[in-house]
Amino acid sequence: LDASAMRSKSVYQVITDRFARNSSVTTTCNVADRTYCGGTWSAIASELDYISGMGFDTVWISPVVSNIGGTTGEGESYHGYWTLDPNTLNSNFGTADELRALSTALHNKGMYLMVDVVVNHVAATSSSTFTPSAAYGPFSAQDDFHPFCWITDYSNQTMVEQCWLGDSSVALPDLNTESNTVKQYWDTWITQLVSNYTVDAIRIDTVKHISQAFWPDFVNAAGVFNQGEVLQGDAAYVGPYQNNAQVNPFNYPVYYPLVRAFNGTNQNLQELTTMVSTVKSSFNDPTLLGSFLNNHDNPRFESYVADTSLIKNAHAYPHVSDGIPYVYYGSEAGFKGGNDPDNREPLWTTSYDTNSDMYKFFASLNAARSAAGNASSSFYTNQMNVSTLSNTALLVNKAPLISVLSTSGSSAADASVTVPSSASGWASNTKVVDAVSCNELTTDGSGNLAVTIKQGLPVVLIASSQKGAVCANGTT
Ligand code: ABC
Ligand code: CA
Repeated sequence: LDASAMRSKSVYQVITDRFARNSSVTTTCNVADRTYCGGTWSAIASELDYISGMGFDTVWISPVVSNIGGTTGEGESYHGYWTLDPNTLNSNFGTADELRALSTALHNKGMYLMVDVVVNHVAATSSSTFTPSAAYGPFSAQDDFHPFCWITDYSNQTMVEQCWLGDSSVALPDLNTESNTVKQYWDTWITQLVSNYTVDAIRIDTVKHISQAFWPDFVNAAGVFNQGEVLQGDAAYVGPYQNNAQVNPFNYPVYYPLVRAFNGTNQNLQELTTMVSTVKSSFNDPTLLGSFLNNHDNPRFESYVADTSLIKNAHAYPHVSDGIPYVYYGSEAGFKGGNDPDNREPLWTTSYDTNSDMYKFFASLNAARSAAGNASSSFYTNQMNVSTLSNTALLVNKAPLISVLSTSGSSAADASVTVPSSASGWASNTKVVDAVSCNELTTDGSGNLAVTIKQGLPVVLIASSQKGAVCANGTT
């Protein structure tokens, strides 16, 4: 997938070890133990209908390379981020043929594979006993690493790039990515990984821990779309990774204000609307950022908020706004784990229920987004406008998809707001459908639309003439 193809995709993120396992494995998976629970690539391949049933077409899997074995003060390497040898695969997740089979199974269903890649570091159980060796595959020389020091000051960018992540339980020896040997190795490695497993896109770990100069060659060697993790809330800090380094960051700058906007009823929406403007001026192309509410590094939104309407509004935002939407597995199942490791629950305990309210909600959001993309060729590339319609209602105008998100919560009384024709572009007497309720509404003689927000639910609107599969089975 290249950038223009990726724009129309919708990504479902799994932790390979936790999404699906062979049914013959029955051991209990306790998240607090931080151990391998048995998830595999083949088991993912057998649950693709569950994912596509919600309208997702791309699956982001955990890093695939072999990791340090055994246990540590922070458990086992079940998440896949503790690289040992990037030349071999993590046998806990399966064989090379099984990874290829997952790729093929996805492609046979018109779906895509996104693989997580870690190039900043390897892992070791202690910083003092770490010695480069053949066990680390290509990285067996002292010169392949930056000398040991912990990152202790995130405002010191040299330290962020050259010192080590991790702690006394698990050190993450920092690769000398300024060395030509290391850089050449990684450029060749990513070309081969993409080719060997027919990978469609990559998620890049720890982007801000490597100098910007490293990235353009690497992403070109990958030759497919990349979404990179620059874990920072400041748009001025994150912007240059897209503008100069050719990485498409996840939208952490919007993530924090998004959580705060829906983190309770009647929260102030100003911080979010201001950040949307800041993002527009900080990034060359905000429509290529990765939009998310949950992921494996942060407490699930559902760990902060129980109100089902606030949860739906917060989840709607990434789907109805600029950027590529990402949903973290378990959001459809009502998981509410907090900090790592609690946010990495096994999904098999849910029996892959396709009838839950949230499962259907994500299906509606994906259908609405696809319908808008099918109706207008510029839907994905045009930048949205975000404003407030009242103290509790946010207008996300990404025509032809027009959404009204609410912070009033499920016990609120009905509230009326007006979507002006000047924002929606709708003519007089235009019929529009709300993808969430499947109610049909009609604009007035001037094209303005009166919207009643009920139970604080989000309203996701598209003209009925453009609705495609939206509410195909619903009632209007
Ligand atoms: C393990 C344990 C955890 C324990 C932790 C110390 O050690 O499991 O319980 O708390 C992998 C595993 C983790 C594991 C780590 C370390 O390895 O998944 O379970 O944690 O062994 C990526 C991945 C992540 C992965 C790694 C390592 C990197 O997504 O899953 O973790 O390969 C930093 C990095 C970021 C990294 C993240 C975990 O740590 O930059 O790449 N994620 C500030 C810093 C950030 C920092 C963040 C968290 O704190 O600026 O750089 O991320 O430590 C905003 C600010 C931000 C600020 C946040 C907190 O607040 O704008 O700057 O972030 O307002
Ligand atoms: Ca580094």
